[in-house]
Parts: sequence; C-alpha cells; structure tokens
Amino acid sequence: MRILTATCALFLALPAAGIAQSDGSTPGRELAELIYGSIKDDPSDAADMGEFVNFGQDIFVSMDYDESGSIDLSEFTEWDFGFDFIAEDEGQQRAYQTAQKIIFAIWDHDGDSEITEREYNKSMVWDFRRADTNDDAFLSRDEFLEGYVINIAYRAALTGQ
Ligand SMILES: [Ca+2]
Ligand SMILES: [Ca+2]
Ligand SMILES: [Ca+2]
Repeated sequence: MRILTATCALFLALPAAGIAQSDGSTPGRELAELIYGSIKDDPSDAADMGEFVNFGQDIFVSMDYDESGSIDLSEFTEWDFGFDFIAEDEGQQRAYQTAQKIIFAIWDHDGDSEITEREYNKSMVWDFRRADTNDDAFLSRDEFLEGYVINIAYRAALTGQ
C-alpha cells in the first residue's frame, strides 16, 4: 500500500490547474496514468495479468476495512485513489458517487450487496481481458486508459461527459 499512498500524495502535491493545462490532458487522465505506472513491476513493460491481479489484491485488502473478506458499499465508496479529490474540485461529486455505485453493482455478481474476494478476482480477470483489446495478454498504457472499466466510468463522471 505504500506505493499507492505515495502515488496519491504525489498527485495531491501537484497543482490541479497545472495538470489540467498540460497538453490537453485532464486531472482524471493524469491520475489514471500514475495508477498505471504503479501496477507494473518493470516500468518499461506493459502490465501483464499477474501484475494487474496482484495490484487488485492489494487494493482489496486495503478496502476491506473490517477484514471480513468481502467489501460492502461503504467500504467501497470510502476507499479512494484520488478520484474523489478531483470530483470535488470539478463539482462532479454526485456523478462520481453514481459511477462508484455502478461499478459496485457490476462487481457484486450475485447482488447480495457484498463483493466477495471471489467476485472481485473474477472481475479483475474479466476487466483485464475486456481492456486487452489486441488480446496479447498485456495491458498497454492506452488499453488501460481507454479500456479499463474503472477509468472509463470514473473519468466520464469527472468530466461530466
Ligand atoms: Ca469488509
Ligand atoms: Ca456478492
Ligand atoms: Ca494488449
């Protein structure tokens, strides 16, 4: 979790206006790029399934605040990469909260209001495969930014599109 904390701290330390102006990029995209960098063990490679699942596993453990082995909606919405901060900045908190609820519902396969570890791991694998559009078992930076469900849902919410 130290890497993720450092990523968030780095992001929060950057002036938001400066990020928004850099080559037409949005704060949400900049954050997604930082997250992509923290998934990979080797910065020069694309992310493989193992790195992606390990990364997800670390997040699951840190989201599961009461260590019950599953994530409820409040654990899910309280955990944040830094998107929450951007949503506040952009006045898009309601849209962001809606996007979080949608992702929660997608990952809660049996609809019992808890994402179990099994449901979560299956979702990680499916989301990886869906984003890996050229089917080479690696997620390139572009595939991650354009095809990973979290990036699509949260960034759309942040920009209000
Ligand atoms: Ca829990
Ligand atoms: Ca469930
Ligand atoms: Ca690929």
